[in-house]
Amino acid sequence: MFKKILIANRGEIALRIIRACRELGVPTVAVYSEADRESLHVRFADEAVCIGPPQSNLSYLDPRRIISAAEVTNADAIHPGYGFLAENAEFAEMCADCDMTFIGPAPAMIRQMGDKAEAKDRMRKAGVPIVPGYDGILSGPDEALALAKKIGFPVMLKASAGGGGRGMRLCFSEDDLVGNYHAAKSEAEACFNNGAMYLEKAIIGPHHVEVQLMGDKFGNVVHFGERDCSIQRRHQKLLEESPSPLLTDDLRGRMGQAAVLGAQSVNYLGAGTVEFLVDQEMNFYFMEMNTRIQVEHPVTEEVTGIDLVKEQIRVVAGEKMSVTQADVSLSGHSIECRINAEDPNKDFRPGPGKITSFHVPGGFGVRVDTAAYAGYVIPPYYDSMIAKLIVRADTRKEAIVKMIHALDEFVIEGVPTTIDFQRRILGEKDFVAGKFDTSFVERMLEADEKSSTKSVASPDKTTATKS
Ligand code: MV4
Repeated sequence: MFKKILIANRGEIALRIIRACRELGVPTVAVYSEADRESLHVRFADEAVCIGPPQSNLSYLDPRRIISAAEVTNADAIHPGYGFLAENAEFAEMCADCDMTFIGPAPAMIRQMGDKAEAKDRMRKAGVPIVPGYDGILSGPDEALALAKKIGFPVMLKASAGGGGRGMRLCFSEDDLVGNYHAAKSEAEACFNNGAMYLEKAIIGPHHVEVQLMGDKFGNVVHFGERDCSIQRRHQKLLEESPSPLLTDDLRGRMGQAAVLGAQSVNYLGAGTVEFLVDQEMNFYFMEMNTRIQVEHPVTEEVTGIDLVKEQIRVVAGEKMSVTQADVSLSGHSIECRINAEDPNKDFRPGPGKITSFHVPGGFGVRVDTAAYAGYVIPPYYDSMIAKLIVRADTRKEAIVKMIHALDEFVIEGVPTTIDFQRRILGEKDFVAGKFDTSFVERMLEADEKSSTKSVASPDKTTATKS
């Protein structure tokens, strides 16, 4: 096991990792920016090092500052959490060069999976189903047009360096295609310094279902079931659940097997997630592989009873996975709401500032992962997540009811929050019936806009629901 782990992150995930390290008996080092002096991760860790000014690129995103902090504190491993440097292959490489273990897969793996076309090539070779029509990187608009005509519209144009929806364009006809090609390519060149584009059939009304898995250094890969992440707005997830209400046991088994096959074929190490789209006919297609522990990992922990962060640290340290596939079974249902300091009535605009009052819900089957407290000031420099509220119950219906009551118990004053909006989602008939896809939230907001422009709208609402 590691002698000392530096946590290259902040907020709730830094606390989550510190707790796992405590249980493993490993001392921890926190790093913090000048904006985070009062943050809990600084107090929770055994040691803390200030790494720079508030701006991320001068602190949490600067590999040299992080590695220097690890060197001066004699840490032998770095846990990146999610976001920041978690999927930065150069950072993972620098860690290796400095004899520091990066808690994640090898740099080459991060790089391969970060290149979405290369990831697709690899998965296709391994026998994992991918979206029809994909035929490698496009040489130019002429090839794009020819391929689109061959596979039939609608098609999706994607930047290979993209992901999370950036550099992506939906095209319904030939007229759409060439303009979109140039626009998406320029966007990709500007954002990622990489204009490589590919094309595939567009899946309309899909579910976003992702399979959690873990690989160790002995060639074992185990999956931990799936999460349904279809409830999102502009690629920001608002609510996640496990298991997915869409899947049958048979489909779950086949998707799990496909994910394991893909991960085994690349000798995957550590925690990873294979994202799939599931279409209306219940076909599933590989989309992307995330090479980190994800924000929504707790719902998987709740239904499997397995501490994924502890297991992730163990396997990267060279220990054998503590469970085999036969040991993993899903029990009950778990839902997570990401409570953000955002105003749903103002286009989800972030509202950082001081939390003047803070009371967390509790009780049987209720878990709150947060680094916030009454009096804490949410800085404007980072993401606006205040807390993850996670519930677990025997059935989906009971989990929904428990989440409704937990949201009602949650008191956060001083900043806007998404709580009321999430409360509304849980009351929607189609959500309760499990009838939703990735456009669910968008449709809810469109319906709001219609009703607020038709009737005597509150002035607040009409100005807020723009675009
Ligand atoms: C798609 C798609 C439909 N067809 N690809 C968005 C983020 C990136 N991971 C992939 N994404 C999509 N790719 C094809 N061929 C629809 C989406 C998509 C989406 C996917 C997951 C969750 C939410 C989404 C919202 C809009 C579009």
